[in-house]
Amino acid sequence: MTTRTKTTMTTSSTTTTSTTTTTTTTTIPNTDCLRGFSSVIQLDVFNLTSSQPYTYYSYTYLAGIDQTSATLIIALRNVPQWWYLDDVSVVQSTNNGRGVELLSDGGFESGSLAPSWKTCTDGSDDFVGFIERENPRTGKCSFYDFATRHFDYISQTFETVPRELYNISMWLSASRSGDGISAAIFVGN
Ligand SMILES: [Ca+2]
Repeated sequence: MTTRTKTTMTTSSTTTTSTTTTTTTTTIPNTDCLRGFSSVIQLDVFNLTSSQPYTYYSYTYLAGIDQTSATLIIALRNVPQWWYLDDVSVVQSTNNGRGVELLSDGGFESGSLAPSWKTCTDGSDDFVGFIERENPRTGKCSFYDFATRHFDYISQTFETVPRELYNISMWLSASRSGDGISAAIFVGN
C-alpha cells in the first residue's frame, strides 16, 4: 500500500511546493535498472515543463508482511539540462525505531556515492550522475544528474520491519525549462 502526502513548505531562500495526488500509478518502465526485484511499487511519476527550485516530495510506504528490506529507487531524466537531488530520507513512522534515519549519506555530504548509493542508466551513451558542489540544498554537496536521452536511476537499500510504515522524502531541483523533465520514485523489494 502506498499513499502520497502533500507538503507545502516555504523557506526564506528557496520556495518549495510539492506536487500531490492520492493516485498510485502502475506503469513501471521495462528496464534492466528495475529488474532483480521481486516487486517494484511506483510511488510517483511526474513531468515538469519549467525549472524549479528545490522542492520537497514525501511519500508513505508500508512494508509487506514478511519484508525485511526495501530499495528506494529515484529515476531522473532531464532533456534540457540536469536535476539536483538532496536530503533524501527514509524514517520509520510508527512503533520502535520511529524517526530514526535509515538511509546512509542521504545528503551526499560524504562526496562519494559508494558504498551507500548505487546508480544505473537506461542508456550506455549517457553518463550516470555524480556528487557535485554546485547547488546543494543543505551542506556542500548534492547529487547531480544529466540524463538527456534516457532515465538514470539512483538507489539505496534499507532495512524494514514487516508491516511498519515508512516516510520517504527528498528534495529535487530542475535546472532549466524544457519538455522532457521527468522523475519517478519507486520502491523495490
Ligand atoms: Ca547535501
